[in-house]
Amino acid sequence: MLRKRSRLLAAPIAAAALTLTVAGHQAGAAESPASGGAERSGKAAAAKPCLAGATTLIGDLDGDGRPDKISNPGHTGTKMTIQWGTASGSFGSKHAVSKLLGARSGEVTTAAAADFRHDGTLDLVVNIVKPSGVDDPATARVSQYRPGPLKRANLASADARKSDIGTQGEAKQIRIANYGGDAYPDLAVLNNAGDGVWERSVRLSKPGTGPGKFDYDLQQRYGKSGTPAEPPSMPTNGWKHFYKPCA
Ligand SMILES: [Ca+2]
Ligand SMILES: [Ca+2]
Repeated sequence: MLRKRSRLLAAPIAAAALTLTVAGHQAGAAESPASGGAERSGKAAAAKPCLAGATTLIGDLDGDGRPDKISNPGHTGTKMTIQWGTASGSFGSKHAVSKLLGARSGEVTTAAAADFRHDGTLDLVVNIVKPSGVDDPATARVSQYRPGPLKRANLASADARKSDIGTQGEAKQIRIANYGGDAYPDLAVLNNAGDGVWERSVRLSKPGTGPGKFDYDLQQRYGKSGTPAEPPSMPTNGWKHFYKPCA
């Protein structure tokens, strides 16, 4: 619809001149009534992580002593967001973990948050892979266990180490799991192992080390194979085993 024809030149000019006078005073936001800071709530001492709902963990991820809010919709690890805790005890705006990690177009980002070493700091497992689109799975570009504290800007850890999740297939989901019933959160990876095999691939955590490597015996015990049509079941309540509801 390119209609360059109808040009009504005449009228609007006078009207425009009138409205200018109204816009004259741009008085900014001079009278903000918030100077009292009445909403300051009690300070939160670096408390243990707790659950604010099934898919929201409250705990300190960046090590500043203020609890942060980690949301993990659907427990899948693919849509995780972080809101950094503020001095007033509230939370800042939502940051997508995929964005903080610098994921590129076409890549799948999965992450799992917990205190894997049970040492009082929250940690993160991250995996970024661009699916190959063919039977042979691609190797992840990033696959790491990142013990806290993490940098706000990019979730970097001074103690990051490589994970073999990134070389064993294409991770589609990473979930917190509880195998063996100890205090160390484990991982269940929904993994495209190639050639039409989707598996629940497990990594168990040990004291001091965080999530371990692939282990054949543990995989036989806790893992499962499936297909895209019939994927293996995945844990849905991993955090619940390790963290209580926030008071
Ligand atoms: Ca914090
Ligand atoms: Ca930890």
